[in-house]
Amino acid sequence: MKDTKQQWFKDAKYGLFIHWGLYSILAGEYKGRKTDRIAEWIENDFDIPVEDYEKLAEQFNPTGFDADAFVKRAKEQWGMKYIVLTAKHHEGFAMYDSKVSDFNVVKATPYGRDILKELQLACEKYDVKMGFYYSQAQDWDDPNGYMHRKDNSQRDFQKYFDEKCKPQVKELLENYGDICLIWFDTPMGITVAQTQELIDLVKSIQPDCLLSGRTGNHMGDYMTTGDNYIPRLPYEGDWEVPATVNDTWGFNKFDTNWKSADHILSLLLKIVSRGGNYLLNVGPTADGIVPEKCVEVLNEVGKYVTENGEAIYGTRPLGVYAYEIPGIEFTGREHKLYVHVLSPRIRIELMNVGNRLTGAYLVSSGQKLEYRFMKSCEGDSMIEVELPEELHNKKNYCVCLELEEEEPIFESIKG
Ligand code: JFZ
Repeated sequence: MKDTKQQWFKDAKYGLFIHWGLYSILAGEYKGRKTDRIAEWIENDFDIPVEDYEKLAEQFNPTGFDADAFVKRAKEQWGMKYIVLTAKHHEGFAMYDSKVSDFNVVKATPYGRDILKELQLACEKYDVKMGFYYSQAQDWDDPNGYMHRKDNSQRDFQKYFDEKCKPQVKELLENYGDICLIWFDTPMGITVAQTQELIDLVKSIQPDCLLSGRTGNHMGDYMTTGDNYIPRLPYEGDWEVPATVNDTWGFNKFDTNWKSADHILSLLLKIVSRGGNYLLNVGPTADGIVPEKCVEVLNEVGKYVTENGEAIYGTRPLGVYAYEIPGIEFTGREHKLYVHVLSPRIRIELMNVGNRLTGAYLVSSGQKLEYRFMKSCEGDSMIEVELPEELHNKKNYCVCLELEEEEPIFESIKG
């Protein structure tokens, strides 16, 4: 079981992932050929020559990017508690002013500004935790970085590790304020010893900085699931689901398969109820703009999250309730069971919840609600909560059941 020992991570529940790099310029297409895979992999998938790919840096000039507005929106509108930006993805390009490699946003682009520094200042201003993604093994720009689907036998990975990876991780931890976590990723070919070196390096500079579950050899500080994979049952310890709103991390102008706000909200609540964090991604365009449809979805989800924060942030994993009730998800904390109503209904009817209630209220307004206990004709516990008429044809609101007991009593189904 992984325990970060960091209460902020246990309480946060919802974070913003940002995949932004030179791949955002290609936007899923290269020389007229479209990719049907995740767009930030286009260099590797299409075997684009490194010297051709590096030239993209000459086009990178996201004058539309406003870090302050980005962070303010993520916190205040979307309800996200931490932000993780790709400081260096597999392409090897640094989205910060690296002294280790000139293949970076300050030295190699007309933009010439340190994006990670601007994000750091905005996160400090709005009291949002900042982390960064760092591809510690794959680096398609470095002659000794790991190259997926290629022959790595002639590459000197240790040289890359010593001369680019560790020095960049060091400069990132020394120059960009408090880093809440490093999202290491795809630890291909990295040994246990190298993983331990990385851990020791991070903890020697910022002891509280967490390392993702993809640091290598299962040595991270928390569990990271597969992309968009959600544990079906509550999973003990600290963990996080990296996820996309459409089907790509880096911007792909052809990927319009946006999940609805209702779908995203139900996924968030499932993850939270099982004890995890939802690290939801945006892939800005080359100009630094989040696609409009993605913004619409996150705004709608964010309205619910910000109105019902007590039912999300700081909640703890629930036991397994016996039934699937379409349109209902649960979250909880001590002496409280939150019932998230995601589809219209006249009243809430809960079978096999054995708690005694001391109260019930609408989370967004505090409006008290009537409730009653009964037994079903099979003798099962039944709780009914009356809903105000104005909600009968509404969805996406939350009711809190105040419990005499500390934990919900989810009774098993009697044969
Ligand atoms: C990795 C990256 O390759 C990808 O570009 C993106 O950054 C994503 C968040 O992480 O992709 C992975 C890595 C690991 C798994 C799946 C996708 N996995 O372990 O299932």
